[in-house]
Amino acid sequence: METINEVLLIIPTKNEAPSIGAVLKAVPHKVEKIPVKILVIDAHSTDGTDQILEEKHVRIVPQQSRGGKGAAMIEASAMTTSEIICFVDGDDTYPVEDLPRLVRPILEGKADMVVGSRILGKREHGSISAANLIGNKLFNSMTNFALKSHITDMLSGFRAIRRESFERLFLSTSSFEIEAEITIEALAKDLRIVEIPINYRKRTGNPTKLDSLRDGYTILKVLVLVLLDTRPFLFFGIASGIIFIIGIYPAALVISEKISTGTIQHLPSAIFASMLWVLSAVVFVFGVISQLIVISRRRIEDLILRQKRRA
Ligand SMILES: Nc1nc2c(ncn2[C@@H]2O[C@H](COP(=O)(O)OP(=O)(O)OP(=O)(O)O)[C@@H](O)[C@H]2O)c(=O)[nH]1
Ligand SMILES: [Mg+2]
Repeated sequence: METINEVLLIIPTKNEAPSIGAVLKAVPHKVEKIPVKILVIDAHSTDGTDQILEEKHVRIVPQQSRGGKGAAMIEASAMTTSEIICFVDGDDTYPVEDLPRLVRPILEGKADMVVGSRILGKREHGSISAANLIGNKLFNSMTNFALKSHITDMLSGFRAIRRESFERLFLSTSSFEIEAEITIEALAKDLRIVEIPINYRKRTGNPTKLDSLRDGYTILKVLVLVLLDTRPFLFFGIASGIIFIIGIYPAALVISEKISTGTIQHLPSAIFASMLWVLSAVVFVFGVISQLIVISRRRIEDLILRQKRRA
């Protein structure tokens, strides 16, 4: 096992007065003899969350400077030197008492990031709506297909990560899409990701701030953008293949006509087929160039990071 001095648990909150007390109470003091520190980052709650935090003497980021859960997580994680950073929501839905199980694979040197999977564990009835579950599964499948991974719960809010690994991630979203972005970036950076089953409880405090359709669409947009930014050739390669296949029918028509009669009478089909195949080739080349740009950009990112570490 590595020598780790401290595990930091970051809890982003926005109006979680009914539940934050229970979350704080359930946080284990130690993980394998390593002290657990708590850092709450509150989004100017107006329901008394801040008073509860004050009463419990919890270290708190005085004021979240930019809006959104993602921005809060990034801001809080930039304020620590702890070797391991964990995240959990303040709505008492994740089993924070399982923190030792979450951190253990990192301590044992088996993982860079550990995600508590609600899909592998048990979900209390009504904790995730059917629409959200389907959306989550769709996003996981898209990611797994594009990045050849085996993630089951990319949107989980209960995760632990090495700080140096977290600092390697390029995170641009400031809201709840942050979980999807962290997962894809971690996969793109070849981090060792381990999922452990966790049980998920129903939100009982303040009502949900989510809107399945709107938020699902937002996550989908981020997912497509981030995947495009990671494996563009896959997207353009598939598009090029589809265009090529569509071009087969008019091309076959013209070619068989040429073979059987010696002339081409279906001139529009010939033009259409040529256009489609040229377009297919252009899209293919575009995909190759995009992939090369992504590869060189990631190399530069790595180089800058290594130089930063040396300095
Ligand atoms: N600091 C901060 N925390 C936030 C913000 N928005 C949400 N949170 C917190 O982030 C955590 C996760 O948000 P939730 O609203 O529970 O999101 P969710 O779990 O996807 O949705 P539910 O199913 O409704 O629980 C909670 O602790 C929120 O209080 C924000 O803008 N800033
Ligand atoms: Mg929640």
